[in-house]
Amino acid sequence: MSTDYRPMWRSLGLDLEAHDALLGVLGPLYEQTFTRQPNRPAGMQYFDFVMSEVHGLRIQELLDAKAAGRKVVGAYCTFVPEEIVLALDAVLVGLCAGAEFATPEVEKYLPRNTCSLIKGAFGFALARVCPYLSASDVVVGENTCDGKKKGYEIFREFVPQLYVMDLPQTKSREGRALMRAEFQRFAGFLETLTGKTLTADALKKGIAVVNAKRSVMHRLASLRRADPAPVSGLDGLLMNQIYFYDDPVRFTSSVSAICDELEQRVERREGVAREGAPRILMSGCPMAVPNWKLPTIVEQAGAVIVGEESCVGERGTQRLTDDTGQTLDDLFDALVDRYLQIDCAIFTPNASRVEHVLSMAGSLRVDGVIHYGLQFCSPYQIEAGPVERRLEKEGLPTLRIDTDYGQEDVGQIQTRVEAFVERLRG
Ligand code: BJ8
Repeated sequence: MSTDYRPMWRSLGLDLEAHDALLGVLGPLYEQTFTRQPNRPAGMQYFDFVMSEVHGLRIQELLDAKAAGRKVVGAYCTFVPEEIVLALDAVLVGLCAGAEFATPEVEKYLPRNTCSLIKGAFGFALARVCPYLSASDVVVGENTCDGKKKGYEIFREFVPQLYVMDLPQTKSREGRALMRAEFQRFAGFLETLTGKTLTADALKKGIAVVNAKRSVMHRLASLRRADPAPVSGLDGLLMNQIYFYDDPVRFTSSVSAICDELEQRVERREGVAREGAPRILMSGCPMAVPNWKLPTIVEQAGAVIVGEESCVGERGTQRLTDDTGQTLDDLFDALVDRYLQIDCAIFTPNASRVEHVLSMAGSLRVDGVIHYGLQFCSPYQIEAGPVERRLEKEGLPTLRIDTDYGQEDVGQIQTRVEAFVERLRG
């Protein structure tokens, strides 16, 4: 960062010392994880720039938007409909929680056996190191897993305004009705927050912007089918992570530009790994910035990750919303049709998830799947068993890794991943 953002961070109430400590770890970690990868596409420079300014320029943009009268909405879950936020001229930012921070302080509020993602969210808030949280006019929580649901009851104390969206646990008619009612309640809340009225035209525009962003991610996913892989799994994950922060229109055009470059690479059979390198699909819990531990280990072991069945990945970006409806009612129906198909493990049953993993594995021509579960995440850790059994039955070698954000188990995971990659090499 070339500009001195300290006055801005101070104005946001950040603890500058703790924030310096966080950036002091993040900068070198990013450098060693991403910028030293061999044969990176030139288009990744844009994403390097975004990450270098993730607490700088992007925050300044959010503050400029606020000064112009727009509201900033922070969210932790892929169920929060960005289309409605945009339709009310507000900005949605994903809140990351991909690292643990201030853990002793966090454990005064949460039991030790809480997943790292929830602990991360608490840590960033308690330590006052997240400018996105400080810049948000409202933070949207959601009743998904028990940890989040109960955690938000406490988290409410740490943010100026918390709005909790209820979500169904089944994809039944009643579940659909609940989601529809909750999306409407959310729209009403945002109308009050922004002082604007939701119209069908504005919602259609919001849907178009988000559809364009998801479409370009579909294009990226289809380019990752090529062998040799034109882009690394780490960079694929990075783009999926930045999806949540960047201005949506600028993000779409930046991913589109890198897709043009990847298309040429595919034509020239140029890749980041040699042709025939074991191809892996990651499946499971979301990996938020800066959670790059497992993908780094996998790619250092000589495999290439070609897709993510995750909310920071294709679970979050699959399917577009039908924008042909003419009324708000039609468009709300279309939104619910789309969001209800997200196969998060909080749903019971959740049979479509394993079908999605299988279809991704087929279309991306993967050799194996790594199921990633965060310790103490009951929904995904419990679902891991049936998913693994089904994939193995279909002839897809599967490795289950349960871990947290700590570094203590890196050696052990390396050994298991290397053995798995050897198995894939046959
Ligand atoms: S739609 S996956 S983003 S809820 S890892 S906090 S589930 S105990 S993150 Fe999620 Fe929305 Fe579902 Fe996606 Fe709980 Fe598990 Fe922790 Fe998790």
